[in-house]
Amino acid sequence: MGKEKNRGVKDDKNMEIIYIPVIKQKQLRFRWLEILSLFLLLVICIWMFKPVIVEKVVNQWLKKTEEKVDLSTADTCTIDISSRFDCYPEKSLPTELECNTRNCCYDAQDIGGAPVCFYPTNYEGYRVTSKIKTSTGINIMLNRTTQSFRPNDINQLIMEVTYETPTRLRIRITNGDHLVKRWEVPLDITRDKPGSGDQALYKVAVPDIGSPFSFSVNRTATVSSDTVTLLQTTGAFIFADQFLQLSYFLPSNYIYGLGEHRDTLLHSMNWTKFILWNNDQSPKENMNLYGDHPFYLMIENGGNSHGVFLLNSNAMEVLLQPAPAITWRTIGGVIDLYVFLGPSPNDVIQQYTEVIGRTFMPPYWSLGFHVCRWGYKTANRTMEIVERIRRYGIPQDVQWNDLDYMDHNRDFTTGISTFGNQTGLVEELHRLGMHYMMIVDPGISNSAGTGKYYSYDLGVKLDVFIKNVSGQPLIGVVWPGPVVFPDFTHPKSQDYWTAIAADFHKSVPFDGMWIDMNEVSNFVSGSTSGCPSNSHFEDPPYLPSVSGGKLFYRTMCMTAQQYTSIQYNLHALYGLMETKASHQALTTILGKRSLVISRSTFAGQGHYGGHWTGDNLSSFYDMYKSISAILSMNMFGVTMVGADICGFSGATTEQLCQRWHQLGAFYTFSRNHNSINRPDQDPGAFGPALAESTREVYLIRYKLLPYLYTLIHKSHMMGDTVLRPLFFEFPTLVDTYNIDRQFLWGPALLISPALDQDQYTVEAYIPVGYWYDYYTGERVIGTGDRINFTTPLDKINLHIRGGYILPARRSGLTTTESRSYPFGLIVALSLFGDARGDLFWDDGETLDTHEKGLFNMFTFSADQNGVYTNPEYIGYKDERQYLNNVTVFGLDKQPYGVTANGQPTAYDYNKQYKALYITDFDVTLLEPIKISWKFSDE
Ligand code: MIG
Repeated sequence: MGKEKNRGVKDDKNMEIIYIPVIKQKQLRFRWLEILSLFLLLVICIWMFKPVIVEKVVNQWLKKTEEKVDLSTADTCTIDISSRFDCYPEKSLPTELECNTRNCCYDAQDIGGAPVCFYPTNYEGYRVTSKIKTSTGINIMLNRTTQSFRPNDINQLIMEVTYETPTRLRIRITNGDHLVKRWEVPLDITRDKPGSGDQALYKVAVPDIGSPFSFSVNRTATVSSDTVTLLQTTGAFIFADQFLQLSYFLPSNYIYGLGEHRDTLLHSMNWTKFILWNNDQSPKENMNLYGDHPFYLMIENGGNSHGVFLLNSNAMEVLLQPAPAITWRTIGGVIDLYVFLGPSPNDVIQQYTEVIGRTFMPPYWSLGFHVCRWGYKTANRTMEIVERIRRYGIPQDVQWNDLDYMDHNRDFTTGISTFGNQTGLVEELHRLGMHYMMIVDPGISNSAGTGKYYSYDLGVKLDVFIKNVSGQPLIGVVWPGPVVFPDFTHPKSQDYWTAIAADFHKSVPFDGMWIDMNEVSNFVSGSTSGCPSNSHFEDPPYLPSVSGGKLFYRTMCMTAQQYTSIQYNLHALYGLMETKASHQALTTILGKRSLVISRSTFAGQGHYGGHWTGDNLSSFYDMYKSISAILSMNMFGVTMVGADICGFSGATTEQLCQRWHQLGAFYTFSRNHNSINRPDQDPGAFGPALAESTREVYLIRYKLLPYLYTLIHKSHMMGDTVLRPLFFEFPTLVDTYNIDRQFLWGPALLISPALDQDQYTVEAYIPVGYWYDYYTGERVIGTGDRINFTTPLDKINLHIRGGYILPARRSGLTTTESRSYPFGLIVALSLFGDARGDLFWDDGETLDTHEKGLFNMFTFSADQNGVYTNPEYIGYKDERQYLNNVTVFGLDKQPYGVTANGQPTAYDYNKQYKALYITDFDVTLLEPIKISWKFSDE
């Protein structure tokens, strides 16, 4: 109540100021008696409401003096260096005078990354003017009380707090006047209806009406832990038309995500800056790369995790500082913040992908080995490579072509005179049970001549190309020369893209699409005729430090017009929208599942396709860095991801390439790809030693594909990550937080590669518990220490976690072949002598098998006495699904008389490693199976 009265005083005062001149004029007409009676009335009123008015006046006066006192003391500038928020981000060393014009504090001493010009503690922007509880949250109105130093402050804001689910909170701040609809990223994923906030794991705090604006989000206390403040805003909250800034304190230093960037997996809080602005840039530190994922995952002290997603597509910078604190600074759109309460890291990703979309279900073949290069030149040469890989017995499922196949580098054409018989190539691959993918760039050549190029002619007819500021098609330059770009927000763009892909598919029956250059990359910045000058979109009042120093650097003009908005807002979404259109086109054309691999991505990519990490270098360092990249992408919900095995640019070496195949065999998307004019680096190119170890490691991958496929299905249904950092499984073990040289497949397979030149020992972190060497079954007792493993050139360290059962299947040269073989199980017993696992199985290519019930789900369990399988759900019987071998690791005593469903079966027990190998039985998985044994003392 008291606060609302204060607000009344303030409003009255404003009215006074505004109306004084008017009253003065009118006073002239009043006679003195009227003035006197009014005066008396006023005195009576004051007398009657004395206490209230006196209180108001006193309060007002107190508040004023308080403010005065604050502003005049230096205390408001006495701020710990780590908590200084940059008041002059466009300059690293502004002068004191420049700083003073912004009413900020200045401290010129060199303080290693901290700003010299920073906000005082009482810097004021907005005040809360109203707060209304709704059935699903709170609506808060904000009013700006002081001008920011940015043009076009938005003076009235609305903040909508929505309790979406008990673990998901949404805070959306936008202009309160509704006069202009600000740009907002469309999210087309259907989600639960917002709830009431009952049982929510969070609480939001906003100050009372009349107070300066801030907010905090807290994890509510539980029996075992106190309240944790996940974010507490501070610094200056600014919401100007082209400058939105939100700073807040964080509860810990353990932050991941914020892609796409090259960095350590765990980011440093030491004044780190990330730029998010999709850019054709080979992975390098401190650069904005191909994709945009404004999401982070944070582990709080104590091991709980939460995530934050800022749904915004404009050019953005994100700053981390040691307070610890974060600043989001974006130059358009709105603040649309989602907070996910976890509390486990995996829970956070499940909650995040519920908003942006869960993993698409890839075809089974796409989990095989892919081989590609730029510069095969001909179909014959492409086939020669396939043949030499096969001669070595190395499994391969997919062969690719780069630009080489095209006629004049034009999409959806074959350069028959240069490349040869592409159709024949694809037919031959299909005959071998393999699949084919080829590159497609977004730029459509506009210079073939009318009637000569369907992709261009149809686009013109449907009017789907992006326009420049004056409404003409915007012309860029890419591989085919001058090009126009399809507008994937255009209502006819899907029909267009499907039609041109389908037309090409009639002659070249491809199985998936590789979409490159979709940042969009442009060899001329802006367009062939430049970009408009004097545009606040081309040249915004504040520019995040994007590479090239211009938003349109090597891409389209920001004023380029798409159907739903301008490039300034849509730029970061191009790759995602092209992926969606390509995914949909393939679904229509093939009527079954396919694979789209895109270079540019935005939040939600994983729902339609995968990603490769772009133009890496053939170096040990780049190989090592690929681990952080693929793990981060899995946190962004992009499950199908890999780096170019052996490296793209530069010449690889045999040792690097051998090691990289060993690592790359554990990428979800596993592809060897090479740049043009570089020596061959396919696994058939180096002779027997590399070929043999590559064969070995891919036989392992192929054997474990049923396990990988089941993990991907979990990602599809529930949003679990597939490639996992160790801390996902051990979130309370602080030693795991910065591990980026090892990773896991799901919960149960630990991959510890050799990543350095001439490295023959890997010092691997082994988390607490029982782990078993994949090759021998030797038990490693994890204590959370590092253990040295001898790692000769032909080996990668793999460990299976005790307590898990991995479904497997004998490898063939292709997954098509593997699918005709029986299944096996690898059982790794826990400390307690038991284990569990499951298998999702379907035909690997039909659309929506889960949704249609056309799948099988099996569960497995084991104890000291046996292994048991159970068909939980059977909806797919068109394939022979038999079990014919089981391996049990960690069986301490010698077993006897092994039977499968009561029938004696062959077995072998390795006493040294305590591993039991049961073979030569053959029983259907569609019925429960019981495998058991006895011990001699029974
Ligand atoms: O400007 O298509 O990242 O994988 O081989 C280079 C040729 C264009 C960049 C891709 C790379 C591909 C290459 N492309």
